[in-house]
Amino acid sequence: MSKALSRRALITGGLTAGAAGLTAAARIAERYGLIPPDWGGVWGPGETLTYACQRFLVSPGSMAREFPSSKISSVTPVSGRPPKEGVYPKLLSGRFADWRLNIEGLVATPMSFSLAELQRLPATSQITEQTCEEGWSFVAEWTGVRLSEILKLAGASPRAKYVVAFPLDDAWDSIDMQDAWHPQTLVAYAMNGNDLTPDHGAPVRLKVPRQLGYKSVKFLSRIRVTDTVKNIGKGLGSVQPEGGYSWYAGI
Ligand SMILES: Nc1nc2c(c(=O)[nH]1)N[C@H]1C(S)=C(S)[C@@H](COP(=O)(O)O)O[C@H]1N2
Ligand SMILES: [Mo]
Repeated sequence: MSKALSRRALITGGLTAGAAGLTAAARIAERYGLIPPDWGGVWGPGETLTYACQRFLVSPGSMAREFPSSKISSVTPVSGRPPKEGVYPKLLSGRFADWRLNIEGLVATPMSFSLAELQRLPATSQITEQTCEEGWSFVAEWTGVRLSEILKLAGASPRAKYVVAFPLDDAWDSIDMQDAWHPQTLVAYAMNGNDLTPDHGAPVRLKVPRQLGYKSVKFLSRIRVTDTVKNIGKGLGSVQPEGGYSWYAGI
């Protein structure tokens, strides 16, 4: 066998093994319910592998790193400005007195919280890093109520597979129940000790420190507990996969 040929055989062999590996991984992932909503298409097998491996290898309770207050960043970049049209400017000028966070879907009791009502629930703070897919990050202190607290109050069904966050713009997203129940996943209303500014998601945003920044949906308005995301948007679990990013953005 010539050198070239053996190398080609090796490469093809490697590719075939790689593809077979992905298929096998996808099969295992499916058996354990570890298929992400954006499993289809060219990148689908890779997305499935990433998500399934993360869920296999990283323990459910693993925590995003927390920092001392000395590490809080002085510069806090913004990605996604508040909507200039629609209800947002009106809610903002009324200082969010008319804003509500609605909890719906697979819950025993659908609920609706005003900002003051959310602020009366048990509060928690975390100093974590927010990392944007565009390549920047900053450390900030976030205060809010654990999403798990709200899921408990509303009585989230054990059939639930996802929590979908609908904002007042179009950047909706969803997380699986492991992240939804995770103690660091917050419905946050303050950053570095102050009310959220509109740029950072006022009045309330999701904080999912174990994933990239886009999962931390700002300008939150509605939370849906569901067993499928197929019927939302293009069925990929988030607007992000429509633009080529992963639904699962664990870091
Ligand atoms: N509703 C909504 N949430 C959003 C966005 C957005 O455009 N709209 N941008 C996301 C992205 S890409 C990132 S990195 C973070 C940025 O949060 P920050 O502006 O507070 O830094 O918010 C995320 N949440
Ligand atoms: Mo981002």
